Amino acid sequence: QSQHNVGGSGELQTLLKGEYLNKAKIAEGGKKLRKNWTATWVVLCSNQLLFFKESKQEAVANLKPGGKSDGVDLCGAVIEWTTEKSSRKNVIQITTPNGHEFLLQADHFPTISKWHDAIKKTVDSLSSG
Ligand code: I3P
Repeated sequence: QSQHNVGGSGELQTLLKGEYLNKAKIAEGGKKLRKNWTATWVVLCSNQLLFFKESKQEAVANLKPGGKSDGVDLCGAVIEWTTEKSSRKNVIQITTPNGHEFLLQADHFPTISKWHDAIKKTVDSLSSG
């Protein structure tokens, strides 16, 4: 079973619990998308970042096996700070090997900085096997 196994020893162990961040997907499969910022509940797992549009409570319920979420596989992904892709401050960009690009942003710098560091650590641990 490849569904969400939160808090267990499975591959989807939660590393950083959810928080609302502003998210915009700006490219899919290398094709540029129209930017649309939305507040999204974000959860970092051992090999992917999960996005939930709904409330925290629903997101937590949906983390159960068979739950519904939208996610990014962090294996091979690149995470970096960007000042060019947005007029907003505190923006990080995640680019996947298959050409998906996401921006994450928070007005509070320590919030987004914490996510940047945690995601980077996860990406690094995946590449080092
Ligand atoms: C976009 C919207 C985004 C803005 C983007 C605009 O306009 O204002 O908030 O991104 O700028 O194109 P629209 O709603 O008409 O699509 P930022 O807030 O990140 O600057 P961009 O085209 O320079 O990315």
